[in-house]
Amino acid sequence: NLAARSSFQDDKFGMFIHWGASSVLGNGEWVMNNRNIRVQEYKHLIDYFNPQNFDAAKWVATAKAAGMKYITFITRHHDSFSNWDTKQSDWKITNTKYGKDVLKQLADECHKQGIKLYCYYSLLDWYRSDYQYETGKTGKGTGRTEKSNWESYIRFMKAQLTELLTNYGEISGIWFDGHWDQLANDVDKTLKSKVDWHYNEIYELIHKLQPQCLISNNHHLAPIPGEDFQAFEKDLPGHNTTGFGGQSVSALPLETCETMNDSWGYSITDRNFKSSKNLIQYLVKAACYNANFLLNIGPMPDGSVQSEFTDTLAKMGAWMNKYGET
Ligand code: FUL
Repeated sequence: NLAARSSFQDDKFGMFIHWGASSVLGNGEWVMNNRNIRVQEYKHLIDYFNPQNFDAAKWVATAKAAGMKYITFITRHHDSFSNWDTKQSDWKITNTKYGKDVLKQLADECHKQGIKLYCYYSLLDWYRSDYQYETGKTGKGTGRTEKSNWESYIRFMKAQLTELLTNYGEISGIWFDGHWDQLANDVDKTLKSKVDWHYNEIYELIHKLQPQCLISNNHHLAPIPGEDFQAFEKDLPGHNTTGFGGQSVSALPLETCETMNDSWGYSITDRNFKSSKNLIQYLVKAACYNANFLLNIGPMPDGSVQSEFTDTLAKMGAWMNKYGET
């Protein structure tokens, strides 16, 4: 997949989309953990997430008009909510009142409008009982009571990834996140060395199902064999202003991601919007490091995108039209 890697490197600008049941609470995608909401309570969000105004064509058009070449969509974040009609779990978009598969609509639209689609996929999980670790410093957890079962969890992930790579046409990449969960675990500091994510098998499965599909992992470490590009979070490659960076810069294609305000998932109170000037400068700086810029939006629970984001993206698009290479 050298050709796919090099085409990724040329793409330069992508849209990250954090969105799911957590958006309903308007308090970012970490709300379940930050507020210690137990699974028994959190699962009621399935009754409230009803994105009547979700319009895949609009999302894709917004990204394209901004000069972006790909979309990286949250298929399943740390709260385990699946944004597609997975057969592996009931905790999914098709069991909401909305009832439709948003990933399907988005994938069809991306293919139609000629923009690449990457799937963000969380390794860590706050919801499932078979997942064996607890994130967070309080030690309270989220109320999972049944016994963990690591083999079952790995099986679940493989089955979900198989669905993503079988039922939605061409997927340009899988973007893993949450590898560092065990680092936050205060209960047993030795867990770090014990966690086995079965990357060999998982990466092999992905490349077998779709050979052109790139793999990246936001583990904040040097790349692991099988990975195709190196992800940086909220920092330029080699920099570490946020505590998420500092890992050595590899020879793989690079990408750095950043938010438009201070939040990934929708936050009703976050008004700290970055200006288009600031974001254009960041795009250029990232390009100087030969890194792509993955810029995030957190759509609202109804599926629409707030005007502060779309206005800024339109301004970035105007700049890209003038100065960006096509
Ligand atoms: C982090 C996650 O914990 C955040 O919620 C977000 O998805 C960001 C891109 O990666 O590691």
